Amino acid sequence: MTEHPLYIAVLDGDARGARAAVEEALNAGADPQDLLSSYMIPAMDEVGKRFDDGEYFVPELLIAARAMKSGLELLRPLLAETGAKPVGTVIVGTVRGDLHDIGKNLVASMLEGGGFKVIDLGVDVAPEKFTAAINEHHPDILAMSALLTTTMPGMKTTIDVLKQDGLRDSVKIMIGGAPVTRRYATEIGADAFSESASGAVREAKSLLKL
Ligand code: B12
Repeated sequence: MTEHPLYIAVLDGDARGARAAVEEALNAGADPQDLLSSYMIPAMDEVGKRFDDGEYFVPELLIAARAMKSGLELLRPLLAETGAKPVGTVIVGTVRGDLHDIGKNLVASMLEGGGFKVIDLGVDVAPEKFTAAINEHHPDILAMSALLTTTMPGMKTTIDVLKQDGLRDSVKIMIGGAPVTRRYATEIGADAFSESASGAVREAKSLLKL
């Protein structure tokens, strides 16, 4: 796995190389989902590890993220294609004050790959923006991401606003992100938690009893 050009390109932050490796693998008949889960996600996991170990710094993270994005651009439409009719609709977003979107984008892509229609509200999403989107799109699931301990409470605030607006029971809520725990999910009354993007798909399917 770690020898694969796609893994190496993401780890090295080589955007052009990542795109080329995706193209080449697809031309050779590779499965888009497999490229994502076997090479790209493990490479980003390794990037996170190297950052924690003081081996990588913010610039390396940013270029790795850019390489990931450039590979994902080619995969996204193919991942979305796999299911004919969406199995459900999910609104995703990173909570207010938080600009981290790599994990959230992975979750969104994996959900698309799992056959869900995904509406991505982006980063720094205020509770009111989540509620407006729920009113507009009537999703089955709201998936919130937070990477900072200081922004994590935004998940609880969003759930509180949903309750106030009488929307809480109209949608299942799934949360995640590095500092988020199952215990926190239970504490704030979320319906599901996962620490990985592939787990997010499993949880989403289980929430909808699929
Ligand atoms: C990359 C990164 C950045 C990039 C973000 C680029 C981008 N476009 O996202 C930049 C450089 C911009 C950045 C900025 C900052 N960062 Co930063 N960043 C990181 C870093 C190194 C990696 C995060 C990442 O992308 N990991 C890879 C992805 C794949 O993993 P993930 O996000 O955890 O997502 C996975 C799971 O958590 C899960 N998941 C994620 N979301 C969801 C949602 C749902 C619903 C589900 C089910 C699952 C799920 O699935 C994903 C895939 O497996 C982390 C360190 C770390 N190890 O987490 C610090 C980290 C999160 N950052 C940190 C900090 C402090 C900051 C800054 C405040 C730094 C500063 N002083 O300016 C700013 C804040 C900016 C802001 N307002 O948001 C701290 C947070 C500390 C804390 N306890 O709160 C960390 C932990 C670094 C550290 N060790 O100190 N950061």
